[in-house]
Amino acid sequence: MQTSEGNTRLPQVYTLLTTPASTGAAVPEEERECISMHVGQAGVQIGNACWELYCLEHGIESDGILPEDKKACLADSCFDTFFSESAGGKMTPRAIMIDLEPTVIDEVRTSAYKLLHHPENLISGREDAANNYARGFYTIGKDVIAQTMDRVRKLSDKCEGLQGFFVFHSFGGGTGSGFTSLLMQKLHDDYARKSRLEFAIYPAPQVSTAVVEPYNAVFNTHTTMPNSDCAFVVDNEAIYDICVRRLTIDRPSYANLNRLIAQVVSSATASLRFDGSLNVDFTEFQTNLVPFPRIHFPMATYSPVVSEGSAYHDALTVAEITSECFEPPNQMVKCDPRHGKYMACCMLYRGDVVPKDVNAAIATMKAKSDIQFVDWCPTGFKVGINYQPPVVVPGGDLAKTSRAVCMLSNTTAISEAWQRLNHKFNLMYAKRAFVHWYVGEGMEMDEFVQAREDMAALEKDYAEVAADTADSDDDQLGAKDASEY
Ligand SMILES: Nc1nc2c(ncn2[C@@H]2O[C@H](COP(=O)(O)OP(=O)(O)OP(=O)(O)O)[C@@H](O)[C@H]2O)c(=O)[nH]1
Ligand SMILES: [Mg+2]
Repeated sequence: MQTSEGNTRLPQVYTLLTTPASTGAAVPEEERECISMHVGQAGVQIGNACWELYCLEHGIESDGILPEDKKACLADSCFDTFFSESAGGKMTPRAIMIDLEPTVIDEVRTSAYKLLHHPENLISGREDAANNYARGFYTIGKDVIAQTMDRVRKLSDKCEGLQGFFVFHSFGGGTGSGFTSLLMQKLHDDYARKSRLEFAIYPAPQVSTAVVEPYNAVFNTHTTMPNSDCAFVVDNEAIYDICVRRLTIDRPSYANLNRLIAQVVSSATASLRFDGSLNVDFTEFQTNLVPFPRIHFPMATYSPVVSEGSAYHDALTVAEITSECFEPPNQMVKCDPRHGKYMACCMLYRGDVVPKDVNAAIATMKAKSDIQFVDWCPTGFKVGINYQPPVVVPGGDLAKTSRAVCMLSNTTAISEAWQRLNHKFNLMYAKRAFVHWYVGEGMEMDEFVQAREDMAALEKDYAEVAADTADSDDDQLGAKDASEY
């Protein structure tokens, strides 16, 4: 749906676009295509939900065929950034799914979407990483990395101008943590100038599968820090609670969690897949979201999350959905932004939304005293509007709504999530519990200490960026410290 606003530039929205770090430079025309990498069970299963939704949004059928009548929509869509078209007119995801064991990928191979993916882009090994980062990174992962990079090369060769990578994985799984760390290193080595973004699943007690997940998460974060431009953290516990509370699902399954996560991913990537004059490019969001290289862990909030049965969903105004983004229970990471400071807020609206209402809604939020920004970046709101209405999966949990918003925000409050993880790491490591499993797979004891020290430094980085400029002893030094990372 392209409303009249979609065709006119509306300057008042751009007055909202405070761009602290924006270069203002548009992505060069030739940098377009994005390759998605789905690693381990969580990465692959979230990938299934995302590609199902992308197909529905672009009118592509489960076998990759784009029906004739849908081809007309190509004009206001640029989905070839995510799909490649074969000579026969079939659309194939620019995506690679990898797991070190076969069962999860076998499910893709036999699913309703079995014809969508190129079979060579579905890579599975024989033996999983058994929840052990060191197996994913050092031992078992080594057998699969060459094949994976070979496929990456084949996909990138088919791109006119590769823009970058989206890597989906869990922090807690052996493959999701260890193999992803290895993959990110290789992508950094071979594609240094391309952006590398992650969607990373933070472990939750409700659905967690292993006690050693805090170890894996800390190792992955430490090793991947220099190789990643931006990692969106998605906390399974927060998603689980949203499903219970908002969608009244008693015991949410991974399928329920993943459908909600897919909506966020779809909103975050929509600007890359759809054209539109108020459709701010994703790289511009990214520039705004990451003020310092290490402070690159934004979180997402999505609104409205309403179930089919809910009577209210169409009554929700732009003001209401905007305000919901600042309610901690709606966030996809458990932390309290009222205890921290925002460095950036990107608001990605979809559907029936007009700039005038967005302006008013954001002005209201800015006036609230409990929404605090760091003093060196006092009003960092950035807005994009995509006039395509949100799409939901038929038979899924979410009601169809005419408008939605996804907020991607960088707040120092996310440091609470690192603190929780570090605390759990400390409890186990104080007893050297489970350490032998890691050492047995080629890990040095030193790595435990180094990774943990790096996480302590990360917590300190967050404390420093939150400190008022006037409070710090030496402003110049503070700024230098942060930019050194
Ligand atoms: N949201 C979501 N989380 C998942 C899913 N599958 C697993 N997880 C979470 O991911 C973590 C476990 O990692 P997995 O991705 O299953 O492990 P893996 O990457 O396959 O690694 P190994 O099996 O150890 O080789 C736990 O925190 C799970 O709760 C999923 O489909 N969706
Ligand atoms: Mg697995």
